[in-house]
Amino acid sequence: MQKLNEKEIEERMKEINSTWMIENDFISKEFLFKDFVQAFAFMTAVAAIAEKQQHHPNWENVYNKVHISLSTHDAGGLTEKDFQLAKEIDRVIKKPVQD
Ligand code: H2B
Repeated sequence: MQKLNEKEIEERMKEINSTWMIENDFISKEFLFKDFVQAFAFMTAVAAIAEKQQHHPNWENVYNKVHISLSTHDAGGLTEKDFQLAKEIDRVIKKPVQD
């Protein structure tokens, strides 16, 4: 999969929820939940999507927080796949408790 250039990344950023941020060669977002059970349920749903897409997030979970970073390791940067996964992840969210 072809690595996107800066202009292409800017265009794709407009198509996803504005809460995603560019961090180096990743797009990232922090998700906040009521408790660990809710956070882990979200991670389980995202894991199923990632397996289906064969595209997996970098993430960190601390109790009710899940920090997700997306990048395509095989391409050494952002590709279309990262933006597809970001869209799918946002669809999983029904009632996020964002601050
Ligand atoms: N996930 C991510 N984020 N980047 C990749 O380059 C990647 C992946 N490669 N999941 C996939 C797996 C690849 O290793 C397999 C063979 O499809």
